[in-house]
Amino acid sequence: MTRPVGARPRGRPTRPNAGPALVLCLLLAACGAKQARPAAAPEPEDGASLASAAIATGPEACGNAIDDNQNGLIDEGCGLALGLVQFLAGWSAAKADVDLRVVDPNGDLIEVGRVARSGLTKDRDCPGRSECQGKNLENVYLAEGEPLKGEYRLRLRLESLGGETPPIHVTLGARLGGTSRSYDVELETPESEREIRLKF
Ligand SMILES: [Ca+2]
Ligand SMILES: [Ca+2]
Repeated sequence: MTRPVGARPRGRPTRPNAGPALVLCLLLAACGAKQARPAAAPEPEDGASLASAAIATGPEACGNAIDDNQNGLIDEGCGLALGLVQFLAGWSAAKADVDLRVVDPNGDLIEVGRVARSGLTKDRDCPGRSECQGKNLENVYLAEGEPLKGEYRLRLRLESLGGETPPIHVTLGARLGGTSRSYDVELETPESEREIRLKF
């Protein structure tokens, strides 16, 4: 392993000319995170070499935190709130409790039921609420104002397995700076975490 990262990007950036450069670094957090898998380097955001960015993998599928049709929107048409900034974590292990903790460039933790100064809010906390109904998605999105520039820290934490068999596979979709990407993350043991930092 040459790069200490815990997630691998999937999909391709979309609408590469629509925003500033997206700088990505992936960090292993503490607390029992297992050995990371190698990851492909992020594709350059030069806006000139992305002719294939419009290639879609299929029609938009709901609940997978992936921009399947490569239109820049993650899980659109699925009843989820969307925003110019959006971070969406999805996992299929119904009883596993995974938390998506987003800290915005102001250093504010984005919480359910409240809009932060950055305009971000969170509208789902799974699997704890009945709205999840076995489809575990946590959705952080820009509800008000313009996207705030700076670094966004996205932490995925496995609170409990809930009887599910590890590892818990989590997909994290991120829309920021006019691009959408998805990352695969595996969480092995309770309290293990991965942190992804996105800057634009
Ligand atoms: Ca889409
Ligand atoms: Ca999708």
